[in-house]
Amino acid sequence: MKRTLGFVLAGIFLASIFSIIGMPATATAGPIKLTYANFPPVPTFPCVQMERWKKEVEKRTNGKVVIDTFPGGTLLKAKAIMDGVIAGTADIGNLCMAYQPGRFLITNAIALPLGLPNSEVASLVLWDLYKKYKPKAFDKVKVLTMFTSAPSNIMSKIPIRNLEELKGVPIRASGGAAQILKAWGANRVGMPMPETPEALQKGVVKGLFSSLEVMKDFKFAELCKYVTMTQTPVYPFAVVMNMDKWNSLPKDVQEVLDGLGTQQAAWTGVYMDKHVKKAMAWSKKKQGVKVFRLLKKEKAKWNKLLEPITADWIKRTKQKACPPRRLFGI
Ligand code: DTR
Repeated sequence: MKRTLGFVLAGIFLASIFSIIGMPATATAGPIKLTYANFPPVPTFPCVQMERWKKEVEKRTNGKVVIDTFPGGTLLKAKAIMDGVIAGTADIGNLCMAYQPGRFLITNAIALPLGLPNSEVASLVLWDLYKKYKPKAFDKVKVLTMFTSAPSNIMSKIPIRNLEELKGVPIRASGGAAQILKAWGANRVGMPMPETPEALQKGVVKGLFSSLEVMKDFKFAELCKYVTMTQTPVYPFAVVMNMDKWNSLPKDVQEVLDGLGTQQAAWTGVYMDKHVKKAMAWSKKKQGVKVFRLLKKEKAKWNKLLEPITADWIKRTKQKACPPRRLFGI
C-alpha cells in the first residue's frame, strides 16, 4: 500500500516538474515572427497586397504569427528577392518574375501577348498555371501566392499615336513587356520599377510600359502627359517563403497560409483593377494626361508584330522539355 502511494506521489511530482519545465518554453516563446521583403515603395500595389496579407495572417492565426514587413528594398532589392529568401535573409519575399525572364520561363508565359483582360483574371490564371505545372524554378521555396499587374500601356513624355512615333524611342520595360516593345520598334530599356523615376527624370528614358496605376502611385503623370492604350501584357509576381522556415511552422499555421493562396491572388487582382481606374481618373483630371486609343487599322499592325513572340516562347520551352502544348491547348 505504502509502495503504491509512493509511486503515485512520485508520479504526481514528476508530472508537475514536466509541466513546469514545459510551461516556460511555451510562455516565453511568444508569437512566431516572420520577415517579409518587398522591393517597391509603400503606396504601390505589391506593398498594399503585402500589408493586407500580413493583417489576414495575423487575424486568422489569432496573433500566433506576427509579420514584420520591409517595403522599398530595405531588406532585399528587386532582383535579389528569390535568392535572398532561399538563403534565409528574409523568411518571405515578393518578387516580379519579369525581372528574371529566363529563370521563370513557365510562369512568365503569362507575360506573353495573350490578351488577358484584367488583373483579376490574369492573377487567377497565373496561380492555376503554377499549381498545375509546379515549375522546377520554385523547388527550393514554398510558394504562398501569385498575382499579376493589370495589362500594360505606354506612358510617355511625347505623344505616341502610331508605330512611326514609337520607333527608336527609349521606353522602360522588363521581361515579356520588353520583348513586346522591341517587336514594336521601340528602344526598350530594361530596369526594375524602383529605378524608373530617376531614369525618367534624367531623360534616360522617355516613358515606360507598365500597368497604369503607377501614374498616381509613382506620380509619373507629372512627367508623362501621354498614354497609348495597348492593354497587353501583364507582369507576373510571386510570393515565396524559405523552405526550412515553412517546414518549421505548426500544421495549423501552414493551413492558414495555404488557405490564403487563391484568395490573395483574387484580392490583389480586384484591388489592382479598381486602383488603375482611380489612378487614371486622377491623371486625366488633375494632371491633364491625354489618352490615345489606336485606330482599328493601326492596332492590327501592332498585333501582327507580336505573333512571333508566343511562337518563339513555345519553341524555347519545348527545347527545355516543358509542356507548352498543354499550356496553350494546341
Ligand atoms: N509593370 C511592372 C510591374 C509593376 C506594376 N506596378 C508596379 C508597382 C511597383 C513595382 C512594380 C510594378 C513593372 O513595370 O515593373
